[in-house]
Amino acid sequence: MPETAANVTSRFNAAELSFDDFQKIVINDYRIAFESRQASILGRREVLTGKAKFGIFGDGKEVAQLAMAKAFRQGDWRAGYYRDQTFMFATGMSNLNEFFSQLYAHPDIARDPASAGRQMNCHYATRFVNADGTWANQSEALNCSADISTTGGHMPRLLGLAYASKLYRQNKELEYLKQFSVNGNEVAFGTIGNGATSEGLFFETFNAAGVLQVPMAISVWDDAYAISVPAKLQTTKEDISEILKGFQREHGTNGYEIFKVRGWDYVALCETYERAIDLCRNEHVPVLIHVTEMTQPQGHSTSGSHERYKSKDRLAWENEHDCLLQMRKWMIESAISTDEELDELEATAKKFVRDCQKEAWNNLQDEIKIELQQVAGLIAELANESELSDALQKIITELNTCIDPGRKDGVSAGRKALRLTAKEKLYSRQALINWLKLEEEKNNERFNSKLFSGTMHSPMNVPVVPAQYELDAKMIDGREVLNACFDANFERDKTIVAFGEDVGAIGDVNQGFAGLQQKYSDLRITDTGIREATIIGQGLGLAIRGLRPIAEIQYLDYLLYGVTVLSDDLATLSYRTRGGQKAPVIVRTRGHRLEGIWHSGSPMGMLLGAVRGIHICVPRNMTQAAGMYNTLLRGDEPALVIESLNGYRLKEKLPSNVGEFTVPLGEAEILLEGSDLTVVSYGSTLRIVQEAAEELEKLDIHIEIIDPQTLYPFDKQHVCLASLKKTNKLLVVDEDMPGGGSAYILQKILEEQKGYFHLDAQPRTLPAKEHRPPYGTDGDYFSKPSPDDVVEAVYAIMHEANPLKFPALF
Ligand SMILES: Cc1ncc(C[n+]2csc(CCOP(=O)(O)OP(=O)(O)O)c2C)c(N)n1
Ligand SMILES: [Mg+2]
Repeated sequence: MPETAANVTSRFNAAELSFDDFQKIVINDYRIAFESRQASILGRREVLTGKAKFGIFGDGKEVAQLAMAKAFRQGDWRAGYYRDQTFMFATGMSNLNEFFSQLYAHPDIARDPASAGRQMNCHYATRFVNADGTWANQSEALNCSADISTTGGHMPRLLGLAYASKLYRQNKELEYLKQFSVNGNEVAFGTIGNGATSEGLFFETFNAAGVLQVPMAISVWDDAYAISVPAKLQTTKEDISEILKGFQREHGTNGYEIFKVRGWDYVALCETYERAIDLCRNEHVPVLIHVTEMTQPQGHSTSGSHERYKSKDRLAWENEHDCLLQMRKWMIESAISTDEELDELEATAKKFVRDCQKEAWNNLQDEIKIELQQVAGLIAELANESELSDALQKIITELNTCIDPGRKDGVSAGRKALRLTAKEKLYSRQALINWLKLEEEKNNERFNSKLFSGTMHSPMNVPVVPAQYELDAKMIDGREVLNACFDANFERDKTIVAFGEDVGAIGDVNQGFAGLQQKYSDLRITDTGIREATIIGQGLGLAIRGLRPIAEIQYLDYLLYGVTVLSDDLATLSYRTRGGQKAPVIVRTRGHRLEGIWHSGSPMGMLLGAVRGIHICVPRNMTQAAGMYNTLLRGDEPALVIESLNGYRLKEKLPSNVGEFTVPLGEAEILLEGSDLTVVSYGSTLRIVQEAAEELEKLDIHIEIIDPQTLYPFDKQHVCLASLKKTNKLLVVDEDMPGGGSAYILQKILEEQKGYFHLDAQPRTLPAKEHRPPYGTDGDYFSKPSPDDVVEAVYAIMHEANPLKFPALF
């Protein structure tokens, strides 16, 4: 990559700074900002000419980011959004070549370390997971958590990143973890657009950080617009720092330090950031830096022009207040540089950016060209042999004349050629098939890999340790089994923390953590406000920074408030960085049936669709749950554990190795053997099915009951299929809506496991009704599967298979 004099910004060290040094730093800063602007301009052009798909850039936001970069230290964290390229360049966390590689979607971590071409442009990340799955040293690095595109969606994660510093500073037991923190000195820098501060996640995060007093520094880039919607329609009083004034800390209160500064005033920005971040770092007080009067020289993104919705006056004002123009003016007025010098700097910078762009484009195109040549050669061989050589030749011509081709063009041409010649016996087909197979493998790796970390540290590799029981093992409440499990794990691993609503002082509403705050301190078992999204974000940030959070959501029904964070952020983290980042959070909750519309939900289909990238565990009792926690707490991938809400007071036997035994993920268990029909169920409905089985025995029907235990992964050993081979009949019972969790299970068994070929009767599902269950025992009976329903559903299938032996019931 072409190099320029200095790649990153330098700090002003007031004590020693000569005018010469000062001048050098400022000129270098201007160069960084100017190159960044050129990157935006060129980037946009690349989209408009069709070489890249979409472009969103940081033009108009450059100067503030130079100032922010000066305050950013080793060990610090960024959680920001798509406007931050100047900050990334100024800190050295990214560079122009990576910028363009991402714009072109280069699927190679060496070219686009942030996302390997998976993310839209200007979505940043540093890599902190080594190739072998171990953690890189974060204290000595500059750290950027991976961006997401949803506005404000990163705020909960920001809270967690900042909260980690608090735990590292206050919990002396963590001092040994030097690779993650040095005395909690790390600041979590957040950036967000003015429009995105309208999001609930912003306000939830803002309040939580004020309560927690964590070193979180939020910068609001205020350009008075959110695409076309002006501040008047976004923010009360059109001024976010004005309306957040109530959060200002006062003598004897917690709260924020709030700063407001103009986005084109280099000097004021540098002073503000230095002051704000010093406070934040030293005192662990959250700060808000509201940067106003920013502009968008090229409009919001490549999707449309801002001339459509900005007035002439506004556009003229933006031109005049362009931060680069203002900085340039100030540099000349202050005799830091001259017009001519800056002209020259700008000309060099333009060329440099252009060179970087070309290099990035050629890097990708060179790889693709080789592939296209290979496949064209293979198709040409086919054409030599085939009777359809004209048609094959046409494919080659199309390939050769393709403008700005992608990998898809080569693969697609190969597939077309194979389809075309399917009926011919051609010697050269095999070579093309082999090539496609090889490319498929490589492309799977490029485009489909790393949904989970999948390293040796994965929970899938945690050794299986069976539960052991003393002869006189006690029968205790399920909640006490969990409590003993948590106790043992908190003792074993000092990095484990648990938090959530009512988790601390009373040990959660069902007593799983009872007594543990007294034993392990309120830094490790902690109450939070009612704020599900940021509870998950808190877990996400902590897990990124090497801690082992159990983030508790009181009931499954309330998880919906946190699903955005689970789905957009946690579930995609490993995938969107192609394994460069991970966050082994355990989200603990409880659900399925209890009472009432908002306390008996089992929205498993929704979750299965929303959180691929997170394991989903649905333990039938607390012992199985404990075994899953023991597995997950030793692995490095995120998981959601849904305990059965109505199972805490049922008696279970206490394993003697309650903190050690493990329940492996993806291993189904046969709870009852039978030869007539396979019933697959999970969680609370298993007890219903077990009850039904007794009555079915009386009807001479012997069902086999299978508990998959985890829905994702699902039954890796194909226990369900083996059972179907014996029974040839299948019923899936759960308490989700029709077509939800049960449909997912059917797809797994019938399609993936190929159970379809072993069926003698129509497979059926027995879910809940389509509405949420009403309150009360009758509401439950008439809405969710009951033992009567299970008996009759099983019987109906038996009737279908053998109506003589099992005549219709009604
Ligand atoms: C949750 C969500 N809603 C809507 C969008 C579409 N969107 C992308 S950027 C944007 C405007 C953001 O404006 P602002 O926060 O002021 O940032 P700016 O782009 O002006 O820097 C919108 C509405 C999105 N990405 N995510
Ligand atoms: Mg804006």
